[in-house]
Amino acid sequence: MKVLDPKNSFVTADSGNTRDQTSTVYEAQIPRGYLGWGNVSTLGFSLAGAAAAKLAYPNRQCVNVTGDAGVCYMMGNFEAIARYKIGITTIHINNGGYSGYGPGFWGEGHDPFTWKVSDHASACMASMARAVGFHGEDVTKPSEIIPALKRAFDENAKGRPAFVEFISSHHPVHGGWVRPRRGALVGGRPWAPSIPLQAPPKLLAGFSKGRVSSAELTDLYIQRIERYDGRLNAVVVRDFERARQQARAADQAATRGERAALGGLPITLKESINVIGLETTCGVPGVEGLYLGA
Ligand SMILES: Cc1ncc(C[n+]2csc(CCOP(=O)(O)OP(=O)(O)O)c2C)c(N)n1
Ligand SMILES: [Mg+2]
Repeated sequence: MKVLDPKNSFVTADSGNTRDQTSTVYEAQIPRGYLGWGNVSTLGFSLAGAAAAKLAYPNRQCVNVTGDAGVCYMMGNFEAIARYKIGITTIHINNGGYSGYGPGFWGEGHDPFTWKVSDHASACMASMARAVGFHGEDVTKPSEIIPALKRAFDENAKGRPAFVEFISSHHPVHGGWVRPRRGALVGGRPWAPSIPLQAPPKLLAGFSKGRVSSAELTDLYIQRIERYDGRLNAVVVRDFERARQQARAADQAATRGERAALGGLPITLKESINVIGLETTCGVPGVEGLYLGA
């Protein structure tokens, strides 16, 4: 986005994480500047999409963003793109697998779930593209991203297609994790980054600066627990209603100027710690019915 002129470009992405990542961060500013795909599309089509856009709009910078599976689906067509001198850039996000498929990095489950492909050292797709006439580069350093894209676009201007392979983290970054700019107004409030993942001192500072309330923070944590804990099984006893009540009480106390040092900070406790109203089993099978004060 820092290299492309969004007023004179066409961008599309393939199915998979490349779609989720691109569609959530690329800001289309002109009609037909971005071709989105909804949820599922036929892998490999982004190459044809970019080629068609280049034929329709020869002066635009046309880019397709694709993944490891996507590249394999489009591989047979690279030679024709080079032969016809269609100056487009294919960005290959090499995350070493098909995210969302097969048994993988994060264990059993389905989201996000990865199936490995050959290591880049033995299967360099940029070399494959070079072999059929593309300008091809593989990039491992973040500082090389922009220079590599600039070189690719310069080649495109001369009618030569380019293939830039970015060797990236195995863990896909999902759209939901992409955040607004710091200070951007969200729901009428200036937004601060990644509130639920910050360390307690920052969270507490967030209370005092009015960036987030204890009730909001508690809801964020509860949402994350509900979303991820099915697989993790880390929060074995849930006491959400009381947590919400206590968070609201902490916020109300704060409006009276009474926020205790850690007041309002949501925490989890080990189940082995006695809590009024909750059973304590220490995870030992057969230990039941132990309640504080009972
Ligand atoms: C022709 C076709 N086959 C299968 C699929 C199902 N599918 C969607 S995404 C995906 C894996 C994508 O992996 P990759 O290209 O490496 O992208 P990543 O999600 O890893 O970024 C598959 C197999 C599809 N959309 N189209
Ligand atoms: Mg992949």
